[in-house]
Amino acid sequence: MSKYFSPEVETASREELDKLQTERLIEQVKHVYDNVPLYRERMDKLKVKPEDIKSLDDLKKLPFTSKQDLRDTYPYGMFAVPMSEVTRIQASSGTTGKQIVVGYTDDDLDVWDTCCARQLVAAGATKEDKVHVSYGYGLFTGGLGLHGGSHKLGCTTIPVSSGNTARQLTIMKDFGSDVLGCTPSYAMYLGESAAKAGIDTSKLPLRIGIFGAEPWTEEMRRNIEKSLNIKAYDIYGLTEICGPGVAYECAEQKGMHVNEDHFIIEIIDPETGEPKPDGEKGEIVFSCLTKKAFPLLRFRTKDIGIITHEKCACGRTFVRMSKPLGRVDDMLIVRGVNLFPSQIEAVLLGMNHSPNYQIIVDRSGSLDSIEVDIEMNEEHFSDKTSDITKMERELENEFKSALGITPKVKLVSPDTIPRSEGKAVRVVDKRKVYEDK
Ligand code: DLL
Repeated sequence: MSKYFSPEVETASREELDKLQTERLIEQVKHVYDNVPLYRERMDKLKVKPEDIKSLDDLKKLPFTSKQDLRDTYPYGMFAVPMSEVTRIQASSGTTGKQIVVGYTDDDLDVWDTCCARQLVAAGATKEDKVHVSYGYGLFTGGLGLHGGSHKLGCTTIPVSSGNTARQLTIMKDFGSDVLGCTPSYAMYLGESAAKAGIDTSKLPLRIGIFGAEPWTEEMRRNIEKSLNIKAYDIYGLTEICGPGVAYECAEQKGMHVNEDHFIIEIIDPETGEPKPDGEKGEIVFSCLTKKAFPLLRFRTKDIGIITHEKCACGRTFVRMSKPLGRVDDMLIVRGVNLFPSQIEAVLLGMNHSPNYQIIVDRSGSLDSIEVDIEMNEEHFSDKTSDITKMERELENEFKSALGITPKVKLVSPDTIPRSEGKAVRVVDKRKVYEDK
């Protein structure tokens, strides 16, 4: 049994990795320049031609890509191959309207599977294992991403998808799941539910969990490891880059190795865009080196992190990134759904409600709760409890269809939401999901 899924590349020397990345970057820049109008226009404006990109250092000459660019070119404007070569579409979680739509060719899917297989092996899984996938299947990348990795490694894949906790626990017990993949908050919930159901998790074969898609703390890790009697690993990824499989922890658990043969990571100053050295905190930026259908260059994730090229005791030479330490923007992840306050605001304005609102996110036990407090305006003012309750239910239904999750709505009297002198405080997140660093 190997410690690595792709030993030759996961342990390649820095010189070999630089050489491989350079070759792939040169080819990729040409591909995007020839096939994605947005990149061609931006590079022309900056007077950068594909021939100007000769080394990794030249990466900084290239333009950044933002989530807004993807919304502006929705749905297929950033695709770099004809649709006849796109064999899969995935999309970002949770929201209606302009979600982020991404595509893969057959080769892209194969690379994605490999990246996800590596994270399973790094966590100690082998082809003898049964991998229980409780990430959601569908447009969200978690389910099908981990599914592909498990299949690639030759494991027995159990494609449960998310939800129905009692059934999850029955399957885990009866089918003998060895490896679990889901969000860390759901893993906590499964642990609690197992205890409540009187299941002795030390008697189950389950021994590994690979958890990601949302921020989680070391305290959560300890909680999950204890309640499910497993070792818990962090995995990181995002829809725009491929989904899970971008970076993964090894047995050392001192940061996540980035799959550098397929992605280049940079840390930049979010204000100036200037690259930052190892050890300095900044915004994480990724470039895709091999993806053909949806090849983003210098995509600004808005996640904050730190990288290190220091040698890892596991033998992998891939650069390591810290857990995300926060966000540059105000995106929240609630029960695995990515959410922006602006989406809440759009619903309120669409129904002529007041734009004075506050979102309160909390976690009781392992479950996230979200409440939206909204001031009543003239149009919606009432002092009759039954009227208020009716309006609150209407809003909850509207949020449900627009956001994919249902917050508790509370209509409050005018002038009761605290005003701020600077930027309005729209979100009060009591969960403390990021480590204090
Ligand atoms: O969450 C892909 C994924 C699925 C990763 C399954 C891992 C496992 P999105 O829905 O596009 O994609 O959300 C991406 O989630 O920019 C981070 O802010 C956050 N995120 C993902 N993994 C982690 C993690 C998937 N391990 C956004 N720790 C990213 C903290 C994470 N935040």
